[in-house]
Amino acid sequence: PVVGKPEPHESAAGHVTGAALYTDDIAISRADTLTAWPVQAPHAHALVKALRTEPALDVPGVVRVLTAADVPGVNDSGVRGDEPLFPTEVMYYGHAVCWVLGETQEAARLGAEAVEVDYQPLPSLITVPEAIEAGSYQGAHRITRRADADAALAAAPRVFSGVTEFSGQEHFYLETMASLAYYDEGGQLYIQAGTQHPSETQEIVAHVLGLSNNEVTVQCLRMGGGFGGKEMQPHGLAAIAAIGTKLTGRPVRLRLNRTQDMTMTGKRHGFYVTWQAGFDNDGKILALKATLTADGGWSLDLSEPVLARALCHLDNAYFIPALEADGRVAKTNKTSQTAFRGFGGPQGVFVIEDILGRCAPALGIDPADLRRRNFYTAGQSTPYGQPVRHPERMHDIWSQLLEDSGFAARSAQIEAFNASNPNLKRGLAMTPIKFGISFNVAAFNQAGALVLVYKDGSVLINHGGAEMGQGLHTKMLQVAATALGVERSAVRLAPTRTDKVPNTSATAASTGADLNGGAVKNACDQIQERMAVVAGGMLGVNPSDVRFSQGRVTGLGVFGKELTFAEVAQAAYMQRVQLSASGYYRTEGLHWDPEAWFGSPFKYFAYGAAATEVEVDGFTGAYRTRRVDIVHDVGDSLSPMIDIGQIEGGFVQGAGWLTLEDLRWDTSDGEGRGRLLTQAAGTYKLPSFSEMPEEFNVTLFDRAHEDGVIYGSKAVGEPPLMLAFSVREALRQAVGAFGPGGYEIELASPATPEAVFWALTEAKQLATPATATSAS
Ligand code: MTE
Ligand code: LUZ
Ligand code: MOS
Repeated sequence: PVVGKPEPHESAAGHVTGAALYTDDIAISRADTLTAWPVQAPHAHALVKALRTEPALDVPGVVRVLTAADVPGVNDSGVRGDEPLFPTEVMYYGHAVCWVLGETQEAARLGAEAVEVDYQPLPSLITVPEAIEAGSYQGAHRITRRADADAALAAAPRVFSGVTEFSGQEHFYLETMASLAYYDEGGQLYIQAGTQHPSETQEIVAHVLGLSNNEVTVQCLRMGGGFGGKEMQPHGLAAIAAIGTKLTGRPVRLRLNRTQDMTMTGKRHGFYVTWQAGFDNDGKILALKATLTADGGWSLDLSEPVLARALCHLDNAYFIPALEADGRVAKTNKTSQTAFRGFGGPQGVFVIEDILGRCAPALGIDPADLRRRNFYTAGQSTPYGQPVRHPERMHDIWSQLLEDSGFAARSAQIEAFNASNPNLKRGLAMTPIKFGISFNVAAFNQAGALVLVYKDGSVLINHGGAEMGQGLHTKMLQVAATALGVERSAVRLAPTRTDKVPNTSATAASTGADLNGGAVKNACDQIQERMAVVAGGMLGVNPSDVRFSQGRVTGLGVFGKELTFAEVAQAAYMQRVQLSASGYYRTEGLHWDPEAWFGSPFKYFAYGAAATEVEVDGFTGAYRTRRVDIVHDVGDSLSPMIDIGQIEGGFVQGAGWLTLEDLRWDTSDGEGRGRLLTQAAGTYKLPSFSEMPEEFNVTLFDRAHEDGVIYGSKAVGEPPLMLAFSVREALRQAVGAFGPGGYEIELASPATPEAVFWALTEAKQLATPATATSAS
């Protein structure tokens, strides 16, 4: 079968040669296309008192200025109705108040500069502590509870408490937000957009334009990365392009430049967390109490489900017998924070990994051992009531990783190295991940597909998922070839479009292959069942005895007679047997009561673990990642090369969030208050080749068939990002080695070289007797 074979990405050659087109490539090749450019407000919070657009119209090449008066339908692009597309109240620094259409990009840009806006500045809230102080929240307040956490804390022999604060992350997809709108040959409003959720883009565009969904078609050919950033936020931008097309009759392209993208679109949520954790003397967690406040930014967007996933991942791989966690979304004057790989999961996992990493030295237990002692075991369930099936997988992965990474021997070597090197310290840390797979909104766990077999036996598939580099299309081609029993080369895939497969969910929650794979297979199975009847007649066997494999069709017990898939397709056509089918899939067995905060929201858990070794320079805080070993569970891999790429990429993106990428906003009371200070790659440090692990070993966990999922596979897109906690914990351990040991080691996030420097300076001070410190 084609499934399970290592295949390159279906567009790999196009990616490296530049032949693979992205939205703006398509846009600039169209004649007569106008370009849209935003007028961005220079205030974190302000009222728009007056808007004078006439000066823009005097700029040569400016065609129109789009304002609220031009909206044919509803002036709102948020699924929660809290995102006016043309606002009268500026909610964050950089908020677009209107858009200019120009014959060229330059004309549109100059036009935007000419628009005159009068603002009345208002007080703003930038940081989460400011929002907490002001009681500025949005959306539901969630509480998750198991047993009596207060009583368990009171009875616990060891109790720790602290504050854990971490920042968000810019998606930095290589392709910024882009859309193109025009009327197609039939007069249909057509939009090509970089969107993870074409159906929702279609719905929002229709809503804003006052159209019904069948009057708008959205296509997503591919994205140069989405990472969750294109799950919700492309909609309003597509609507701007669509209004432009509606008013001018001409194609309109909208592509944000990097700084516009960074200052206008949402990011990963930063959190502010206070906690208390109780342990017994063997390091078993007895209780956890925590208050999590997510920095939602100016509107709700996906903040509620993100917070929900954070609360459902506070346990990570650990059994916590008593838990009480409060979750809220702060409303601040910043971009509206949104989905980002892991969707709140990383934020929940951050809290427990930070607690374990900090408390281990004080408990006098090796951190890796402390983690293993708390793993789920058979028969246990999560705090929200989901039984943890196959907890032994986590234990097996851990054992294999201990072995593969040579953990014990290297730990001893590192101890010796650290003892003899006063100014260089190494750390080796292992962290696990358990990540729930399914959308935590049950309804979204469905998908559709459309499979066409032509008379010559060639196959064209459509499915509802969007390609953003993750290799979904590659996997779907493999699934279709395997399900139909044809060669991989006989199958082609057509772009994702709302007029082929309707009412799709976002390609998100790592479920793209599970859901769309189920739908593609369902369509293929229907067609194959009908073709088996035809072939059975030709071969003289029962349909159930017909076998399809790699383009050949044979009958059980029939010798010397073999048909090609094409011959059967041709015969089916002549016998008037339908050769196309729409497929459908929904995940069974999910239930979730958001009021009681109880149920089984996930189809299964994905597991993995990583061991990371770092070396820290005591003079500067600079560090290198010497080696990373990963064992990760993808079930029976659909496409091993793709999966290994996802694991490597996810890990590196997580390491970027935790150790390099430092979002800064202006929190001063000056003119620039609320302005994003890190607006481009020059000030926002992304992982690059020089930060790659010097040795990077990724192993797919073997014998991992997952029942009830497409060909026994498991989702891979998000979970590996959280393996990067091993980098942060290794840094913490190396920092700790500069001190006397036995103390909680706090490490700011992101653990940039600067943050590491301050942490190790503090550790060194702990090692110096107090009198010496005060004397110096
Ligand atoms: N990989 C690449 N190359 N580019 C991306 O944008 N997005 C990630 C992950 N891997 C992403 C990626 C996110 S956030 C998700 S939810 C999944 O891919 C979505 O795709 P899947 O469900 O098909 O795995
Ligand atoms: N839930 C989830 C969601 O777990 N992941 C997602 O990406 C998502 N998106 C929208 C709504 N719920
Ligand atoms: Mo991924 S954050 O679910 O798009």
